[in-house]
Amino acid sequence: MAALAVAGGAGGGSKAWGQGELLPVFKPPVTFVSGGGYPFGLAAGDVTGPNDQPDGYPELAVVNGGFDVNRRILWSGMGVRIYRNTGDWEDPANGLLLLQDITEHFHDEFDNPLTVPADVRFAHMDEDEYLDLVISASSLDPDDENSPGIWGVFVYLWNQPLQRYVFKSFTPTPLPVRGLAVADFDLDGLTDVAVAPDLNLWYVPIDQVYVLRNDPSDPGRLELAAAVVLDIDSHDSPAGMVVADFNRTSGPVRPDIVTGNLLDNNISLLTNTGGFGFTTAHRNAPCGSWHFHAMAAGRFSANTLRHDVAGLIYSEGVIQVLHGDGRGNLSFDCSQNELDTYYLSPPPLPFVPAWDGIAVGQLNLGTKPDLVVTRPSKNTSAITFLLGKGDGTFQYVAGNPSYHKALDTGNGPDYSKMAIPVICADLNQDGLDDVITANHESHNVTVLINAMVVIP
Ligand SMILES: [Ca+2]
Ligand SMILES: [Ca+2]
Ligand SMILES: [Ca+2]
Ligand SMILES: [Ca+2]
Repeated sequence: MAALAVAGGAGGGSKAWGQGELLPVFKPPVTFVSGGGYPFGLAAGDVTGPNDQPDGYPELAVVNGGFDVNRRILWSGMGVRIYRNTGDWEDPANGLLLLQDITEHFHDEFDNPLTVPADVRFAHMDEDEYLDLVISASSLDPDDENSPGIWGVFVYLWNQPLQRYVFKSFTPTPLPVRGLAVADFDLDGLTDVAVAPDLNLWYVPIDQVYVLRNDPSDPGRLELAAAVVLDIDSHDSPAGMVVADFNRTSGPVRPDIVTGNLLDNNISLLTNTGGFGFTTAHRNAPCGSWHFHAMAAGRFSANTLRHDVAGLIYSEGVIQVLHGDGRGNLSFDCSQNELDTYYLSPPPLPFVPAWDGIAVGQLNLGTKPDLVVTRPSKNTSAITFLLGKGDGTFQYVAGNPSYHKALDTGNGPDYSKMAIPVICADLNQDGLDDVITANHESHNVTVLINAMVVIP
């Protein structure tokens, strides 16, 4: 049984405010240039190490979309940067090195955009032991002739002799896509892909999610297996999308999909019936607002296989937690609003209504998942964390600065302007998740190394 103590950080770590979950503390933030414009997507996965084998230290990928999602303006600098994790995080500035910049297919030799890469995941797409890359790609209005003309899903396979990613396949989708999840939907042992249409088009009612099958005869090549219609009578616009097994009480994992429908006040649950078939059901917000634009899934109650969902409403600064019952239902308790609704304000920094992000991680050891949210700001953005209590609820005190952490030291030029996506990954393999954000308007990535100290 390990005990926790905390290194440094005034006010952190104690059971302050009469609550039981230990507050994480972090080393000073360090930023890395993203290698392109307007980063949005982020992912972590252990691809390689100094002996050219996976070494336990996860690499990072950041997608530079070249597209300002808040102002809806197309710029340039499209591409995907992959950083090698050195494992040396004593000084966090030494933790990441450039591994590869992928720009082919994303802009031409004159830097004219061909597509808008949107999000990224590491996944095993072929049958070797090395993690590959899946990238969703978007565009502006498909009917606009000035818009990049290619959208869909790219797959790059890790080539071990070359020590780099090599293009494998591009699969077009009917509409530009952003939301991205990877899972083996048909249980054939090969990772498949689900994508959701991009809200760059959100003035158009979009009510589909696309599922792409990984071809067993040529792993890494995808084909459109399903265009799941969410609800033909409504103006759904899937924004957040998460994949988890929502009707699992035992037996094999059969991944389902949940979308947050930004224009509608509801979510859609796509239950996997096998063979790329899905049944769709909707859950309208029983009270308040469910206009979720970003979501995260996790087992927020300990010792259960049930998956829950946390949805984020950027215009309101609110997180709402929907509780899975393991039978495909997600419930929300209106009568005990304070348990399922978390008001992020008042923040320590000015609240800027803008795209922001949410992730699940383990910030203070143990088995109780925590939540991290980005707080975009025009210069120094921040993260806010909610500490899982293991019963489906979270410990959070909006006015306590210990629940918030600035993403830069405020000294420019390493500002963390408009941080949007966030992921949790244990970059230094100390058993505690670290936090990584992509900062949309300063074109860089911030790493916060978790500095809680475990005393054996
Ligand atoms: Ca590694
Ligand atoms: Ca591979
Ligand atoms: Ca599969
Ligand atoms: Ca760590």
